[in-house]
Amino acid sequence: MEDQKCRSSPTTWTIVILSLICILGVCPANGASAGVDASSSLSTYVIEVRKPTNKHLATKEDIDTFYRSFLPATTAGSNQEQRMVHSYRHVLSGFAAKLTAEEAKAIGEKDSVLDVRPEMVLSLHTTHTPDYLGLRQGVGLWEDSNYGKGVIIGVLDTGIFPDHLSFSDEGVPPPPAKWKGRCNFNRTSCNNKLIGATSFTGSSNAAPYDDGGHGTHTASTAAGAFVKDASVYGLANGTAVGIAPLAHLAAYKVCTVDGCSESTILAGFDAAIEDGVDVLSVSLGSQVQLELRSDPIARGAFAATQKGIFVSCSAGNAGPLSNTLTNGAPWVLSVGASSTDRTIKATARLGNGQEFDGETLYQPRDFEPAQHPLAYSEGYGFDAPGKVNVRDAGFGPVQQGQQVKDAGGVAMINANDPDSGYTTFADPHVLPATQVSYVAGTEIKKYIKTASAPTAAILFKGTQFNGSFAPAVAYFSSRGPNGISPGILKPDIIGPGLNILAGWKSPIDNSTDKKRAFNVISGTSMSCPHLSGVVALLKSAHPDWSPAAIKSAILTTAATSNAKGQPILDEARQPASIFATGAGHVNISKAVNPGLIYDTGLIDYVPYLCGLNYNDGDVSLIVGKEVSCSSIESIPDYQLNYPSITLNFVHLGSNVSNVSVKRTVRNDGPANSRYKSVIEPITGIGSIDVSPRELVFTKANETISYTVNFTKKASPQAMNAQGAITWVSAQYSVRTAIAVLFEESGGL
Ligand SMILES: *[C@@H]1O[C@H](CO)[C@@H](O)[C@H](O)[C@H]1NC(C)=O
Ligand SMILES: *[C@@H]1O[C@H](CO)[C@@H](O)[C@H](O)[C@H]1NC(C)=O
Ligand SMILES: *[C@@H]1O[C@H](CO)[C@@H](O)[C@H](O)[C@H]1NC(C)=O
Ligand SMILES: *[C@@H]1O[C@H](CO)[C@@H](O)[C@H](O)[C@H]1NC(C)=O
Ligand SMILES: *[C@@H]1O[C@H](CO)[C@@H](O)[C@H](O)[C@H]1NC(C)=O
Ligand SMILES: *[C@@H]1O[C@H](CO)[C@@H](O)[C@H](O)[C@H]1NC(C)=O
Ligand SMILES: *[C@@H]1O[C@H](CO)[C@@H](O)[C@H](O)[C@H]1NC(C)=O
Ligand SMILES: *[C@@H]1O[C@H](CO)[C@@H](O)[C@H](O)[C@H]1NC(C)=O
Ligand SMILES: CC(=O)N[C@H]1CO[C@H](CO)[C@@H](O)[C@@H]1O
Repeated sequence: MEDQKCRSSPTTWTIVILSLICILGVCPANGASAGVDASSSLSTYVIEVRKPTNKHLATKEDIDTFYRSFLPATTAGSNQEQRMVHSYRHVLSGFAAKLTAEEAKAIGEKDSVLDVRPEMVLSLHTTHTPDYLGLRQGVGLWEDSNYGKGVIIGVLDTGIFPDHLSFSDEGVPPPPAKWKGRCNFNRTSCNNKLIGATSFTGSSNAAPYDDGGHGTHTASTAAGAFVKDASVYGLANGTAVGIAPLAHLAAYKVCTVDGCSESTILAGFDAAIEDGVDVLSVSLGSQVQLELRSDPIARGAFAATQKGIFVSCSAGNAGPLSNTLTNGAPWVLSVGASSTDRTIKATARLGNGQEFDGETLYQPRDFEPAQHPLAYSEGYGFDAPGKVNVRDAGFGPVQQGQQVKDAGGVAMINANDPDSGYTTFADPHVLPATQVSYVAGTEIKKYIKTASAPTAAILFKGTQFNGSFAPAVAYFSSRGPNGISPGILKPDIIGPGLNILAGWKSPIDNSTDKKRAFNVISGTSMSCPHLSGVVALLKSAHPDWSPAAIKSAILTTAATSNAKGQPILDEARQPASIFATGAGHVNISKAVNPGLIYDTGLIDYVPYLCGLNYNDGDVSLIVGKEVSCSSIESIPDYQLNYPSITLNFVHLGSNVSNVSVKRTVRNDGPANSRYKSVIEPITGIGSIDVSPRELVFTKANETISYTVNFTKKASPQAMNAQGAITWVSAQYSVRTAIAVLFEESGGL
């Protein structure tokens, strides 16, 4: 049942490689069997129960006693304590326990038991990025939002390395009075920056030391302090800092390098809600789309959102195929990954003078840029000693380099496959190497075939800025359409997730200073905490905004073009589909002052869930109270007051040609504001009629509804299409992205 690729290993090199692989999402969920206790036939089950209406469960002890009453009588006393794994108070009504299959079946037959399921296992899906996102010391949003001061970001991850300089609390005030969290490191390790640290993966008092490094990386990305002279191998050097440098952090260890089990994820959400966090950063998920009812992240996030907590999630690393998105609930922010304008460049120069830029994190200064014989070594065992070896990039590029090195090779050129296109990783190689695009690899192989004595040199060019195609969607970033709710556009947004430098639990180079260990890794795991930091800044600037209002501000102000002013491109350097970018790339300076806001109350999710055709029992479990869908007016999912619009004709049915969509906006700008609608035409849609065409506000916070009627052409001549309706005033431009799916797209 063990996934070799994701096992821990004693060497530093391998941990780096393994984490990268895990982040890139090839650790399959191990399913129910992963909860099996090695020493017996006990597995961990999640049990959901109906709370008694005639009895008031006032204290945690009352609740625990009530839950324990469901456990088999044979497990009385201390044995029973060992069976109970987690007892939940906020996230759902129920508990997790170690049971045999027979015991689980018996519990399932009891009155008041709503669900018994074996738990599943989910997987883990910066010096420069704040600058790239337009954050500069002393000016703009960082000043306006006090650098996130007073906001608490909870991070559900692999734990944290508390002594890292990124978690220094210089200038960070004490936590707000509402904070109830614990710190299971000793006194010297927690401070005003890291205010909470708990583990749910082992004994309840264990210190949540980082397993692997992922948790230190995500936490320092969201809210790391300023650390001067951060670098790895002297590259990507500069001042490392998180997006919200004065925000507080609380680490909830719910994953190990082996994965993140359902019962611990739920326990992490439960504790974070109890403790009083403001934002939750969740860089983990399932490998397949889960129904909302059985998705622990969707369930935990719903309970959190109900308490006003914003939940930011990674969209998954299963791209570039469509239909690969995870964490697609409408109450979370689903974040895809894009490149930044920084590359860690190494150029392959061929004997014929052709040059191809690639990337590597290991750039030894003493390597001469001389020409060496060049060979294409397809597969294992064909590496040529004394040569530059071209290898097809696969999982574990660093291990491939080790093989080339072991065979006596001089250097390696790692050539991308067609799916990875132009997305290249800056990896910590063990020999001179560069990873090049698919197009470059094809040219290099062509040269090897045709030249009589092919040669190549590797030229190290260090850290370079102003990468001209940034932001571009990274190949691994998961794509919509959204399988669980076809009328909601996912991902919501893209943010930096490729070759991100942030804190690590131990040095990956030969440095001995653990407190300033950094690593460069990639994944939607990295883009999610960037957005968590952005949310903390917005929350600090607008303490009264709801989670839905914050999401609206981020989506309606997103950028749709790259630094060159072209539409945002994907890994193939083609204009990216809206099912890859969502609303676009986050633009923080605009999000802080969006003009109009699409808000969604919790009350709106009940008609939405009923409209998804969940039965009463499932809707009741998700929202945590009894719901009868027949007694309320349900809505189709595209009518939820979401800050983007999705018309999924595959789901609506081929005989549907007219769709009328209603939205309501709130005036967040000056009392007297007048907005005109500007429509971007959409391929395959014949007419788009907006009513009213102007929104005239005379009061602050005034709400106005509008409808848009779409008529599909008889023959749309496209699989999917995109456009927008933008409300434009003298001061603002509020863009609502529109995604249309005409046909199921099987592939890219
Ligand atoms: C407290 O934590 C620090 C840093 O991790 C460690 O050096 C120290 O030994 C710990 N002290 C105790 C009493 O555990
Ligand atoms: C990074 O290091 C290079 C080479 O040592 C140096 O030229 C450059 O100025 C450094 N950049 C920063 C931002 O410190
Ligand atoms: C680290 O040190 C070892 C032993 O001195 C050496 O073989 C290795 O090349 C060094 N690695 C780096 C990245 O400098
Ligand atoms: C964000 O918006 C501001 C203000 O309109 C603009 O100047 C800036 O270029 C935008 N940044 C990005 C990355 O699109
Ligand atoms: C479209 O067809 C489905 C069956 O395919 C039918 O149930 C539905 O009523 C039809 N809708 C319209 C508007 O004709
Ligand atoms: C759809 O809308 C078009 C134009 O608005 C109208 O001519 C047509 O009658 C409508 N069809 C239906 C079935 O409502
Ligand atoms: C949109 O369609 C609805 C019914 O489908 C209709 O009542 C309304 O008048 C239409 N609005 C516009 C602007 O066409
Ligand atoms: C608008 O609403 C916010 C919070 O919902 C409130 O703080 C503010 O005072 C309101 N403004 C007006 C003019 O009503
Ligand atoms: C032309 C341009 O965009 N130059 C930028 C390149 O990157 C550096 C470092 O981020 C900026 O300072 C320049 O303005």
